Amino acid sequence: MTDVRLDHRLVIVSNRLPVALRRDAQGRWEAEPGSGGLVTALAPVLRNRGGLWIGWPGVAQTEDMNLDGSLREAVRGSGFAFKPVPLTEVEVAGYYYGFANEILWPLFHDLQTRCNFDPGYWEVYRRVNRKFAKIVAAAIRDDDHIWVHDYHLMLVGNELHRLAIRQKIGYFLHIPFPPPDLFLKLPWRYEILNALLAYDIVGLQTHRDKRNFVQCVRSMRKDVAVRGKGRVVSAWVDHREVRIGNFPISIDFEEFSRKAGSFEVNRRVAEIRSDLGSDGRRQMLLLGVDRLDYTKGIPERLMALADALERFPDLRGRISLMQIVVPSRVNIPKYQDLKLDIERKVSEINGKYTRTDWLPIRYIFHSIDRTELVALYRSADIALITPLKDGMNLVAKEYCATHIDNDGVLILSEFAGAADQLHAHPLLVNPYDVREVAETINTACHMPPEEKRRRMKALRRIVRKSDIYWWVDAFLGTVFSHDLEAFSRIDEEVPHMAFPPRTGPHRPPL
Ligand code: GDG
Repeated sequence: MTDVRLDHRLVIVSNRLPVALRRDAQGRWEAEPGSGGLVTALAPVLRNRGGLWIGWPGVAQTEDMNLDGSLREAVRGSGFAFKPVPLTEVEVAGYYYGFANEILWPLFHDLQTRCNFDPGYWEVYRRVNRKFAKIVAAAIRDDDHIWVHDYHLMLVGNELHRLAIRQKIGYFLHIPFPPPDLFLKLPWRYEILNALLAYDIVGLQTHRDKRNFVQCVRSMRKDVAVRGKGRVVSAWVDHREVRIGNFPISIDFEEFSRKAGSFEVNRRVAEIRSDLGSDGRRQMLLLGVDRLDYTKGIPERLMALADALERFPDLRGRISLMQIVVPSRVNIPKYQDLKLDIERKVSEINGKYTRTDWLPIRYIFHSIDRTELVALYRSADIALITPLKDGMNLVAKEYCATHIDNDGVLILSEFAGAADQLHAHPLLVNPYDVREVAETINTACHMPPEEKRRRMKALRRIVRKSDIYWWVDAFLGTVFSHDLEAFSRIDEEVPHMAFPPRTGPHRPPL
């Protein structure tokens, strides 16, 4: 297998750069690290091998802003170069808040009733994708590997072809791909599908996403033949091959494991645990970590916790949920409503159950630094990860990577992409089923140490084996290698199923 990772410069194109600009107290522009799953996943890859990252720096452009100058400082020491894409306020409103976040995001997460199919958004989306393509075309060299990311930039490949860029272009979708009956609701379904077929590869997270995409291609483009089986299949579009594959994104497993065993994290874990009480009477820590988003199922999770406290009174005083919510898209009214809903539920539950010696929920609405995050992962007896739908969910994998003592229980939504890959080793739940989640919390609290160990060992083995470097190799190999067979054989150790069987005591297998 040729080492496609290192022979060529890698050019990443994504909506956001891995740094965000903001004004400091003196009104000067400064760059701070970006957040979110895409950045966590890709930053170590580019740090490791260098390259160029093209994206929007997160604020609408103003006249006093010297984008290149403000970013120069952030680039120093990062190991790779940035090329900012300046966007005006109107562009940010139509392309990002509008088309991406009011149409594609809810529709692709099966939440069609939250969509606002405003036709004006489409025009701006197209214009901004064209703008990205022009900046990419001006920045690339002939032998670069171009890799476009996510739902904001579905049209960039097609626009690059119009600009006579002939090299291969890879595309990866970080969110789920919907089944045909939902995708067909999109007024611009043909334009989007055809634009995706302009890439040389369309990478998706799970088998289910790939199946949905292939079904859309089959039902909407009768002239396109899709052939093959396994991780990667080929669609033949006007005699041109488009590869379609599923590549579950991952994390830098070794980095998270190493950090979990570091002196500073061990010290914080001891502090956090001592705050939870002394050994015999220590409360069990449940942890939720999510961006503020309605897809993450936070209110539903809080209702399940309340149900657990109501129906299993012995849990009162014994468990405590730490819920971290990272601010995200806070300018959108629906996200402000969600924040209020979460805060009302936290306060109702705490108001009902708090005792002088026990607080059921600790709620944090800001992001925390990596050391604190890893210390919380490691301290948490149970991770409660219950999105209504999620492309992958890296928090689930990070939780496993940091449990270096093979303790800890992962409760995971069956609608997170991670469930497709982690099989039956987590306790799988339907996040809409409040009763079931409550029972599963109770089951996790009483799980024998040997079972915890067995499950966590299996989870860590899977995440270690298919880490972020595996993911990059598998994806780039599929785009740029001639030996497709070799890359089709790359696979995780467990077979995939549309619905992984549940083996927990809480439910019979499906
Ligand atoms: C999208 C898809 C897909 C969270 N809080 C803090 C913090 N984080 C980091 C976590 C994790 C990342 O943010 C969140 O990643 P997720 O994968 O859970 O979710 P999305 O942001 O929605 O990501 C998702 C992903 O893209 C990758 O393809 O898995 O399905 O929706 O890495 O560690 N980091 C720090 N402080 C925090 O408070 N430092």
